[in-house]
Amino acid sequence: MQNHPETFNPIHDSLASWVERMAQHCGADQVQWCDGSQAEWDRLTDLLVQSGTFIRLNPTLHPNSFLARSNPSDTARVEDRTFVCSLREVDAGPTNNWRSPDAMRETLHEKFSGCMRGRTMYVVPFCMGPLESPLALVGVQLTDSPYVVVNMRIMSHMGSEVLKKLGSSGDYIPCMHSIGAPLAPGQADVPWPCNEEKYIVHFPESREVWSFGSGYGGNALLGKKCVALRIASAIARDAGWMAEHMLIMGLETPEGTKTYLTAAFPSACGKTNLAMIVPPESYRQLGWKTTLVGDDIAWLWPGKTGKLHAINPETGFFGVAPGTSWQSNAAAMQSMSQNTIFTNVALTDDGGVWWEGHSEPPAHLIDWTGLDWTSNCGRLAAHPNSRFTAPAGQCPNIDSHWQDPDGVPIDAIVFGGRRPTTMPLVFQAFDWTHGVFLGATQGSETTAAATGNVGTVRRDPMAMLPFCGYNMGDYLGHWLEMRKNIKRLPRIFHVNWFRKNSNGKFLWPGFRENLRVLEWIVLRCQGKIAGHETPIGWIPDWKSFSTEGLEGYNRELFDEAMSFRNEEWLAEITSQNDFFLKLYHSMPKELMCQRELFMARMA
Ligand code: OXD
Ligand code: MN
Repeated sequence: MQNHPETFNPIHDSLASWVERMAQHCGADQVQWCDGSQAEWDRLTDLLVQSGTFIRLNPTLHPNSFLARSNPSDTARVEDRTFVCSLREVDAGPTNNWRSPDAMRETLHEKFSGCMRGRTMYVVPFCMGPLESPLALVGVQLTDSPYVVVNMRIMSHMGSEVLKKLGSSGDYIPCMHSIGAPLAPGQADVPWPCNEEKYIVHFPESREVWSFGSGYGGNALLGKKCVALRIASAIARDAGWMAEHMLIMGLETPEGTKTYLTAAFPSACGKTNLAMIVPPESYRQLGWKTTLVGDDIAWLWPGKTGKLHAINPETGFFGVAPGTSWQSNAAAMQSMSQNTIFTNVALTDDGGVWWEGHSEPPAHLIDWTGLDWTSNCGRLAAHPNSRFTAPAGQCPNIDSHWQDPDGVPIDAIVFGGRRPTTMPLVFQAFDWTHGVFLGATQGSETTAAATGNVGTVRRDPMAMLPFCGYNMGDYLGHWLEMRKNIKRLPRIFHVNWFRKNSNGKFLWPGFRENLRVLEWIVLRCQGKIAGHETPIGWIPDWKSFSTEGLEGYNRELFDEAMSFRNEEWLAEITSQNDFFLKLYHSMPKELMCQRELFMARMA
C-alpha cells in the first residue's frame, strides 16, 4: 500500500519505479511518501511514543521534544563497517575500507531482501544546502525507521518542497537505508530495532549510499556524513568545489566589518564550542559579535566575490551532549530548548534531560540504558556519545545569511588539534600551499604526553580521514588545484588551545578567550597588523595580540604558549613521516616539497 505521490505532482517516473522496486525487494508492508509537514512530524512522533522508541519530555521544560534510548550496540558511527566501493581500489585509497562494487552489491542485495517485512518504508526526499543554491544536492532516502525520518526533518530541507525541486526528471542521490530488523507476523517490536551486522556503503562513481543495520547518527541520517561529506567530496572533486568537515562562523568587529572563517578540527577539539563562541564580556561591550553559519560541514566554491564562498548543507545540529552547559555553550543549550530529539541522555525525575557536565548531578535519574541512577552509583548517566538533534534556526546567534544560496565569503581557514606540546597557540601559513600542508599534517594527541615527549598523534588531514569519499592523496591534490580557481585566496591558520607547560598546566585559558586568537586572525586577514616570521609560519608578537583584561595572564605564559622548540619539531617531522609513507603513492609532490622546505628552514 502506498500513500499518494500524485499529491506532489509532477510524478518523477524513475523515482517512483525505484521506490516500487525497493519496497518489493525489502518486503515492506507499506510505503509512505514524506511531505515534511508539521502534521507528519506530529503523527510520527506520536507513533514513536506509542512504540516506546520516544519518551515525550516535560513540555514546560522542553516543548515538542523527545528522548530516545538506542540499543547499547548502536551508539556511534561504525568506521570499521564503513566502505567506499569505487570501481578501482586505488581510488578509495589506503585510508578507506574498500570492497569491489560487484561483490558489495551482491551482499547488499541479499541483506536487503525482505529486511523491511512487517514495517513501513518511508520515502524521504531531502535537499542538502539551501534549495536555490548552485551546490544544493538532492537525495532520496528510503528507510524503515521513523526515528530517522523525524531526525532528517531537522537536519535537512525535507519533503514536498524537495520533490517539487526534483520535478519529473531531476537528479537525486539514492540513499537506501534499513535497520535490518524485519518483523515476523505477530512478533512484538522493540524500542530500538537494529542488526548486529552493519554496512555503511558508498558508491562514489554512481553516487549512491546503502546503509544496513544501524539506526544511529551518521550511520543512518544519510544526508550528513554519507552524502554531504563522502559522496559530496567525490562530486566536488569532479566539479571544482570542496566538501569539507568544517564549521563556518562570522566575526563582526566594533567598526562593523564582518569576516567569515571556516575551521576543521579532529573530533574532541571543541569544534561546536568554537562555532557557537560568545565573545568575552569586555569584547561584547566594545561591539564584537559572533555569528554561526554551520557547526560541522562546509561546502566551498569560488563565488562571485572572487573569494571562496561557503554554505552549510545542513539545517540542524547533531551535537554531542556531554560537557554542554549554560556555562560552556549557552547557544547550544538555547538551540536545544525545544523541538529537539535527545538520544542516549539521562531523564530527570521531572521529565527533563541531564548529562555529565550539564549541571550539578541530581540525586536520581533514569540513565541512558533505562536504569535507575543515583549520584553515587559509579556509572555514567548519559552515553559519552549521546546527542541532541536541534534545528539550527533556534541558535540565538545564527547568521542572517545562513540560508543564503550564494553562501558567505570566506577570508580565513583554520586548522588545529589537541596538542599538549609543539604547536603554538596560533600561527599563519606563508601561502596556500603551505596552508594545505598544515591541514594535511594536522593531528590530535591520543594519549596524554609525558613531560617533554610527544605522545601519539593521530594524523587527521583536514579532519576528513573518516569522511573522504576517495583517495586521501588525490583529495590533497584537489586542495592544491583549487588555488588556480580562487581569485582572492583565504589566509590559512593553525591553532592549538591545548598546549601545556612542563607541569601539565594549560598555557592558554581557552573557551571564550579564544576570541582573542580569532581577533588576531581577523586583523591579519584585514592586513591591519604585522606578523613575526618564524620557520613554521607567521606568529603574533606580544604587542599585536590583545591580552587586555585577561586576568593573571602575562608575557611569560604567552611566550611559552607561542614558543618554538627545535627538539619538538624534529619529533613532529618524524611523526609526520609515517603519514606521508602511508599515502606515498598518491601524495602530491608539492606537499613532499613543503616538508623539505620546512626542514631547510629549520636547519
Ligand atoms: C560528528 C563527527 O558526529 O564528526 O560530527 O563524528
Ligand atoms: Mn563532524
